[in-house]
Amino acid sequence: MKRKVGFILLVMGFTVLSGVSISARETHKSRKEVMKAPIRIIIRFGKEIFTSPRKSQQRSSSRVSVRVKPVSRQEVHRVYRSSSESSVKTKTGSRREVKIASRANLKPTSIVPKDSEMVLIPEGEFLMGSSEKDIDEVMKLCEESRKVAPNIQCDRADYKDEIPQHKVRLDAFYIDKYLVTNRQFMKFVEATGYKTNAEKDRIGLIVRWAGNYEGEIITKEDGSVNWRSPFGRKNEINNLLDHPVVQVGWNDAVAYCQWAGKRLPTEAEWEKAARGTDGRLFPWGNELPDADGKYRANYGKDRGKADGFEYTSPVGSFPLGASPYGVMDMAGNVWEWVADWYDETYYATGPAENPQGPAGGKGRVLRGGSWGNRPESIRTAVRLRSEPNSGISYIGFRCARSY
Ligand SMILES: [Ca+2]
Ligand SMILES: [Ca+2]
Repeated sequence: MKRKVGFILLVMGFTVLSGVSISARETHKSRKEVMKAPIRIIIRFGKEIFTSPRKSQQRSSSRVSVRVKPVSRQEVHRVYRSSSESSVKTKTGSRREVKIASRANLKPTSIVPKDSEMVLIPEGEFLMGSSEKDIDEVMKLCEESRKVAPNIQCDRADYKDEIPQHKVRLDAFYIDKYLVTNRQFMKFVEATGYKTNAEKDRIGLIVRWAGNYEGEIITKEDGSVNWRSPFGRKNEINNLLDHPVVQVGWNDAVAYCQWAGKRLPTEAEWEKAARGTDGRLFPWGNELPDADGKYRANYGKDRGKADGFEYTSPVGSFPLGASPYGVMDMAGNVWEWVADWYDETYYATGPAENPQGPAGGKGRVLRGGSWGNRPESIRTAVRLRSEPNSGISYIGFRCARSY
């Protein structure tokens, strides 16, 4: 007998959702054996969207190649259950967030750490989102990517949440010039005793390269993977102090920013800080990230290695990739949590002044792409949805502050 199971390990940037058939025979393993065996899944780094487990059964099977090593029915159910719990969490998100913050003794401080330089983004209008012409360009870039990674599918529908391009006016605000680093996050943890989602759940996901723009997700449920061991090696944090913190969920990012006397940027603030006012494709302009053989971002070309960094890179390593305001790593390195709930139709209905995002939703927004992504997925207009709880080795954040 075959059981059809949908489970979700998290998010995106890749597809992590899968409808998987598992035969009953594979469930005949001792619990001990099963607990030892990691779930292994192959994902494609792209502009893939997080959906609920039920939806994933309907739509993801043609989009993902999945390899599952011994998994019991119990284990799948457990993963399924924990993901449903996360969805419940998103519904009551703001109340829980406050609880989490107060539990960890997070009194906001007015002292901004000296090493977290901020940039002032002036008041005014900018072009947010993509035009149909931009999406034509995206399809061309996608076809280029397909030449080295034939499994990629190029579909305009994947980008419809960027449309329509529209004018948005924002008040002035400050945004961190750099992603929040492990060094900074360590100070926060030392000061507050804060524990991240991954530490509390003892579940962490590592992504390793498996092909061009393709990664393998390995799930560790023994507490060995969290922000201190983002790629699952012991004591590795000491070599990564200037790299962006990863393995953090949305709540963890909110808690850090609150402690630092800041907040997460809104989706609109993030996009303006990344592309300026003229609707360009990337922070530096419209050229590809490797134009003239000079690299402007840490992304996924040649299994990540082309730009010199297979996985994360120290923040600010790509000065040529600075945004018009001098903000660094807005394209690539790690996806960044922003404050807003995700709503794919928000651009057609949201306000033209200081949009704060919809009042609720099924996930929070991630922006900017990561070390695993293709050129078209590190554009500044790309919007990704993820469960708030979904830390992984390619998601981090930076903070903002009102002027
Ligand atoms: Ca890279
Ligand atoms: Ca980034």
